[in-house]
Amino acid sequence: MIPDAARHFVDIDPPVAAALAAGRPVVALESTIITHGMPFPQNSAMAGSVERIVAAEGATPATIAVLDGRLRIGLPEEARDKLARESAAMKLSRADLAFALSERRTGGTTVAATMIACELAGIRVFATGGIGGVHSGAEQSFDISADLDELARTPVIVVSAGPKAILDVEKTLELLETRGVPVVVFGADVMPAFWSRQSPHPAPLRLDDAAAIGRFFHVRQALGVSGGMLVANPVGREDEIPAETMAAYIESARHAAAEQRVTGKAVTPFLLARILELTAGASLRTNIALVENNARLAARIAAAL
Ligand code: PSU
Ligand code: MN
Repeated sequence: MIPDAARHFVDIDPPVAAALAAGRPVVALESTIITHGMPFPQNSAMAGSVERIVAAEGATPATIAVLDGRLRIGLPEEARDKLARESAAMKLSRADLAFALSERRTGGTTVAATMIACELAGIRVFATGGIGGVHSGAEQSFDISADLDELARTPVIVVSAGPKAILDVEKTLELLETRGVPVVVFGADVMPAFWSRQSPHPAPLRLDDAAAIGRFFHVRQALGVSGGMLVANPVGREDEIPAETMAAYIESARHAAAEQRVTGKAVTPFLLARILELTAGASLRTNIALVENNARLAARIAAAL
């Protein structure tokens, strides 16, 4: 599975290796959400609960991260908890994943870096909260997440609650279309907006069951159409924060980021932390609920494949 040259740097946890060898469903989980997306101890609790949800659906969870220079595919609980407490972890994307391995560092993998690990290990389904995308003001800042290019090139189904609502969702959708990435909304006609079930944007594509998503992926592969797919799964009604409520908080967080001249990799973690403060923790509860919801759907898609 793992190409020989990569084997020196990659450890697949035995339960994940066994599931892959037997062709049983595996769901990858990212770790930037643990190191940079949520505070301790909620990050640790979330990382454990999504693994239990995947397992309860009959799939094997594989949390992916870099620990002391090893790309780990599947983390035992103890290692996961240690990562959740690590305050100096790097945020690793396509540009710096190999750097962390060659310099023996520790870091959380973003959607882009987790997709690279999935392809190495032969994992086809991956659950996250929200993908990175085009930031508002990108026409000035050029801040566009490497997640979008990765979706265009790497054959993995990424289950999300849509692009994070701190982004320019319209531009993100335009760019995904340009790069040939299908965006499938699960069970709804409008794009969800991360914390909210509804955005002003119509669903580019809609499917209502996991098996149909699996079939779509197989047909793409049969045609030799390379690259990944984005599934946008609306958060549950009881857990959402309506878009109108979020809009003011998002605006205020963006304003603070501009004022403090936050740039580069720091932008997304800054905005998420600021919104957590502004909503007095409500955004974090919704964030956890939507990741759990995505893990459940990802496990069903993995089983369907
Ligand atoms: N989803 C969340 N919280 C997060 C992220 C996603 O609910 O922290 C992370 C993902 O790892 C995603 C990254 O890949 O933010 C995007 O960062 P950037 O915009 O710098 O590419
Ligand atoms: Mn960025």
